[in-house]
Amino acid sequence: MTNQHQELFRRQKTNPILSATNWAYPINSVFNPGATLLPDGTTLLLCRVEDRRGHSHLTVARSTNGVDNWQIESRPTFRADPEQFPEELWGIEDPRITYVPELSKYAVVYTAFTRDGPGVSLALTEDFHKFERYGVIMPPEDKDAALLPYRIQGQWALIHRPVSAPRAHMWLSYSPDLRHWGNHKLMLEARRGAWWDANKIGLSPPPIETPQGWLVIYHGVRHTAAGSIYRLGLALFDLYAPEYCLKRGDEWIFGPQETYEQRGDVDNVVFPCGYTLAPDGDTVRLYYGAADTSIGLATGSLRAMLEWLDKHQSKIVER
Ligand code: BMA
Repeated sequence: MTNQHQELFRRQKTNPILSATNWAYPINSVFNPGATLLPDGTTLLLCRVEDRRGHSHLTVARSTNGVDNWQIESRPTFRADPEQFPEELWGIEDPRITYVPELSKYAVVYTAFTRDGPGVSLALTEDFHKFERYGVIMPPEDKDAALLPYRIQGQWALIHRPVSAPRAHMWLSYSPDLRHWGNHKLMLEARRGAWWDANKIGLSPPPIETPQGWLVIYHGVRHTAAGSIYRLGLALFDLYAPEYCLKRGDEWIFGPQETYEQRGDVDNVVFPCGYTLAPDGDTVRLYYGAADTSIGLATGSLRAMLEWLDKHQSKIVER
């Protein structure tokens, strides 16, 4: 007998699809990739690669079908540059990619591991070879950030997750020029108590634009006596005022279940930083870090996620 809950994501049978053994140079682990579909249909993953010092850099892997035959660059694609950008002292992590039509460029928003904890940095690129760094755009402690693909009421909008101990919520901030950020709005709060998403939440991949609103897959961190459990949930936000939450699911939709998700450098973690949407406008491929060790792929349907959110939206107001 299996437990009777609806599975919104189907894991690829060949998971993990990428791990350290696929790399042409010595590394410790590969996880938490950003993802995008290039104009020719190629899937590009910008993988977080942890070296054998414990510092991370980013390396591109490309596949024509998004599933296998990954062509992995034989050297790091985008490395920390602590000489010019001292805030990248201990590496760069967890990239989220957004294609920005107004600039004809990809925005890569990533975590810079500074001496004082994680901060949010931005780089623009046209080709994933040359990167134009903007440096830190949100000082520590802040992470789990992505840019929305176009301006909202004339302003760029960034989702991010500052830490306001003891809890950490998702915020939205606005900028006229991608450098100066303000008009900060609380977007989604971590719940409290026994909830799966109590105390600490954060954006996972960049939001998915739908006619009903921005569909956000976010992670919740449950602290247990045995350590943390990273799981994913769904929420929908207003298209024109994305800080306004329209619906939020009560239950998590995806969590560590397979051995490669439950055991690794950090047990019990599923952590997507990217997805691709197929030309059918419905098939979502989620690329996620599994236990901070390898990369998994899980496939779902946008329509099914929106229907699920309709049925499972929270009616609970806790004070
Ligand atoms: C989060 C991030 C992720 C990591 C996860 C589990 O806070 O740092 O990079 O995958 O923890 O270790």
